[in-house]
Parts: sequence; structure tokens; C-alpha cells
Amino acid sequence: MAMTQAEIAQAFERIADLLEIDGGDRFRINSYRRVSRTIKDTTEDLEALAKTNKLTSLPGVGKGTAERIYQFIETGSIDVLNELESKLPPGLPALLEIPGMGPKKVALVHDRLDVKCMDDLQRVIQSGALAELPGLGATSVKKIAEGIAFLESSGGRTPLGIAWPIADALVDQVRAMQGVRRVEIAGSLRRGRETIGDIDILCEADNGEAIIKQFVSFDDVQRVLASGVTKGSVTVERDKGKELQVDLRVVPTESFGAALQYFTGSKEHNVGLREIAVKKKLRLNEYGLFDGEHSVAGEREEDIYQALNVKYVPAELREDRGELLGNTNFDDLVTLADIRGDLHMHTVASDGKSTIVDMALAAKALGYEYIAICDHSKSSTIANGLSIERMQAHIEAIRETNDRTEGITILVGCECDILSDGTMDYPADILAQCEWVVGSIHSAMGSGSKKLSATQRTIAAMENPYVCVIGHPTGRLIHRRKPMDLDMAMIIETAKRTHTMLEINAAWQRLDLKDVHVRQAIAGGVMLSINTDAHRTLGLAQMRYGVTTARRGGATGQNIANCLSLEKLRHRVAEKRS
Ligand code: DGT
Ligand code: CA
Ligand code: CA
Ligand code: ZN
Repeated sequence: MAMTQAEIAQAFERIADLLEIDGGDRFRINSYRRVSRTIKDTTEDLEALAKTNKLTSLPGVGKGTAERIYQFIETGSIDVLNELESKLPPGLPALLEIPGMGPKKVALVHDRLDVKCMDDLQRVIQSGALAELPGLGATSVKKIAEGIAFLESSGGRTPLGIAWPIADALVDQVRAMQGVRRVEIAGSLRRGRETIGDIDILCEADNGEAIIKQFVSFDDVQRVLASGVTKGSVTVERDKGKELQVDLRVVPTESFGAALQYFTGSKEHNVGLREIAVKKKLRLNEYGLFDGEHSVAGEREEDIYQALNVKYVPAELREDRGELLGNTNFDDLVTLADIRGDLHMHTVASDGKSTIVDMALAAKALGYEYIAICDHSKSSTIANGLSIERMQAHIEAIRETNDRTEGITILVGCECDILSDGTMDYPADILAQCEWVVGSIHSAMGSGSKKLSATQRTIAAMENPYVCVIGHPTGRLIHRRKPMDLDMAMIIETAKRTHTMLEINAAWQRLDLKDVHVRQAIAGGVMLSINTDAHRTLGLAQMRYGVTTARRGGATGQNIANCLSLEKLRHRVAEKRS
């Protein structure tokens, strides 16, 4: 059973959480949390360590912990975790998912108000009993109520960045089966939506029944929902015990393109396309495009659009947002291959896990020509932001690393906080030494608490000549934090006027700006920058989520700063500064 480091770390984190709800010993709770962090941060191969009995070489890992890690790698579960889960009311751990509810609060409502599940919690919110508890009060109750509403509105959908790697692994397994000629991801995942209801996979083969049989018995399958001759539906584990549905459909060669078109959706796009077919007295369905009994197209998706005399619409744009009106050319949408650099990443200097040189070498391996190292500024204390003295030394370190690293340019940068009064967290002389400055709001995001609104703060930052780009402009975290209340039209107008770029933060938890804002920014003549905000080398791979979001907004390479040559990029920065 292949376990990722993150999964093992998560299991230990969960033990700590459940132990805390259960009123367990503080020392034990802390030690589980520490182990979780060690596992998350280690660069060692845990499975290899487990096999050679060397897990105890990790800091803080004793014999007992080593056994638990080993058990989890071998069996996918840990006795302590199972015991805790069966001891606590089954509906109780789910309360941890509510934004604003940590283990302490869950323990409190359980002990004092006998809350055992979500419904119980709703009831004590209604009755006012929750607000009476020590340390809670009206404001935190309001936060919790909002958290519940938020959780319900997210409706169990899976973030793109969790679904995509799972789908990739399944696609590889399907591709390896005998008789399979082609495999493609369809559905909302192919369209690159920020959250996914279920994964749809399509494969071209003749021996459907045999393929579905193998599919429903893959190692990762938790439950089989349906197993037929051309379609199988299963669930696989997503994270933290959550399930994710996967549908596999097997289709013959002559209708593969039609099926891919149909099952990619969106439903609304398909309705529009079918109407165009009807006007031409043709019939379009998942088997093909037909003129009476005669098949006009079906083997290739492109042929269907062509036969209908419609410009081929890339999957990311099939959302019924005017893509079938025929007046747009989609040929030049930005691709991952167009990306020449990554302009927002952190290192061990602030809250990252990799060094400058490691980030640079990893970026070089991705084929990039340049990167910008952008660690946190001094006010971001929880993110270990750099004081002016540390930043000065960091600037030297980045320059020095750049000088001795071949084949990639490392730009001196920073992610500078936009303070609550709209000023920047570093003085001009520090910013002037940076070749690239990301300005971001990290504190006091709630409107109304401070003098300036989020819009005013962002605009003030854009007026600063050193701020090249606004990082994660709306500050949202998908399923966890609402976007700030921004006047996007005004932000875009100011960005255009001040030559400030806007970021498409590619971290799948953010995807900020999102697709519709990307489209709005492009229409407003604003340059965008797709950045991963990576906190370790692996994080650089998130670029594809940002590129997908940019494509959904109709972006071409022309709209994206990090598709420019370094020379042109420097020119744009200089232009703003002058
Ligand atoms: P999801 O899974 O909720 O994120 O969204 P989709 O778009 O992947 O939807 P899903 O999985 O229910 O179905 C995949 C595609 O199959 C969908 O985008 C369009 C097509 N499809 C499914 N049911 C229908 C239908 O009743 N009518 C039409 N026209 N297309 C359908
Ligand atoms: Ca789907
Ligand atoms: Ca589906
Ligand atoms: Zn950042």
C-alpha cells in the first residue's frame, strides 16, 4: 500500500485531534502533533526507513511511534486511531471540518452541552446555549455558524488539486490494461473547474466487461457502486476518510470522440451544441453526430465541432459563457509549455521548507528560465517574516546563489505585506533592492475592522512604484475562507493605470484570481502572472492548476507576465518604477 508522507502526517494529526477531544493527556497530544510535523517535513523516504527498521532515526520518533508509522504504511490504519474513532460519538469528529472549530472547541461543546453531531451543534447555536459557554461569545458563534453554512455550500466537492493527481494515477492504471487503446479524463476535471463532483474517465477498448471488472477491483477502490458492461462506478479514498466517486466508461473507436465531447460537458455547453446540430438537421449524442442513420463524425472530438462549423472549443471554456457564438479564436490559450518562470515562492528563510538553491534547481528541471524568491516580510510573524536586517542578508544570499547557479536566473524578490493602512511592510530602500515585489494582504482581511477597506488597501499598494504584482488578490481559501469584499472593477482599472499586474495564485487551495476575474482583468487590459506560491520544491508542480484557471479565463501567453522573456519582464518592471 503506497502511502504518501502527507497521509501519514495527517493520520498522526488526527490522532492528536481526537485525543484532544477525548480529553487526553496534554503531553501525549503534543507529542503526536510533533511527530506529525516531523513526518510532514522530513526529506527521508519513510517507506524505505520503515523497511530497514530505521524510523527511530527521525527526531522525536521512539519505538512506539515507529511501530505506529509502520502499521499505517502496512495496513492503512493505526490501532490508537481506530480505538479513538470507535470510542467517540461517530458524528463528532466531523465537527473538526467546520472552519473556526478546533479540537478544543469540539471537546468543549461535547463536554458541556453533550453535542454529538452537526445537528446537535446547530441546535445549541439556535437555542443560544453555545454563546453562553466560557470563551465563546456572540462573535465566535457567528463564525461557527458561517463555517457550517460554508461547509454545506461546498457540498462535498473535491478541490481540483486533490482530484487531479488521483485521476492521473487511475488513468495510468487503466492505460496499463490489456486492450486499452486510449484513455482520457472527461467531466468537470477536464474542464478544470476549481472543485470536482466526481471523476469521469473514458477509455477506448473493445473488451468493456473485462476492463470494468478489473477497474472495480483496483487496490484503491473503497466501494463499488456499479459494475456493468460499459460503465463502472466506484469510490476511492480522497483524504481524511472522505470518499470520491470515479466513473469509468468504455467506448468503441468510432464513438470515442463523441463520448469524450458528451462526457466532458458541461451539460449547458452540450445543450448549446446540440441545438446547433438540430438547426443543421443533424443529431448529436454520445455515440456520434448523425445525419439520419449515417454517421458524420464520432471518432475524433475535433471532427464534431468541425462538422457543425463551430470553432473547436478547448475543454476549459465549455461552460456556456458565450463560447459557441463563434466570434472568438481559442487557438492560442496559454499552455504549461509557455510558462518561462515562477514569480512567487518561499524558502526556509521564512515559512518554506526548501533552500534558495533547491528551489532554483527544481525550477530549472521544469525548464524555467527564471524564478523570483519571495519570502514573507517582517509583519507576517506567524510566517516567520524577515526583519529588515534578515531581509538585507537574504538579499545578499539570493544574489550570491544566483551568481553561482548556472542555467537559471534567480531574481531577488519579496512578498511584502500590505498593512492595514495601505502602506507597505518594507521601506522603499529595501523594495528598491528587490527586482520583483509581490504585494499581498495577509492580516485584517475582514472589512470594517480597520479604517481602510480591502479595495482601498489594494489600490494604495498598486500606487507604490515597487509593487509589481498583487498576490492572491481576493485572499480566499477554497471551502475555508471567503474572498475579501473587493471592488474588482476598480482594482482592474487601477492595475491598468499603475502598470501593476494581478496574480493568478496557482495553489489549488487558492486559485486566486479565479476564472471569471481572469477574464475581467484581460478585458481591462491588465497583465497577469501565474505563480505557485510554492513553499517547497514539490509545490512548483502546482503551476498546472494556475494555467488551467488562466485558460478558463481565456488567457493567451500575451496576457501572462511569466510567459515573457526575462528581458521583457525586467522592462515591464522598470516601466512601472519610472
Ligand atoms: P461534476 O462531476 O459535478 O463536477 O460535474 P460534471 O460536469 O463532471 O458532471 P457529471 O459527472 O455529472 O457528468 C459528466 C458530463 O456528462 C457532464 O458534464 C455532461 C454529461 N452529462 C451527464 N448527464 C447529462 C445529461 O443529462 N445531459 C447532458 N446533455 N449531458 C450530460
Ligand atoms: Ca464529473
Ligand atoms: Ca460522473
Ligand atoms: Zn506567498
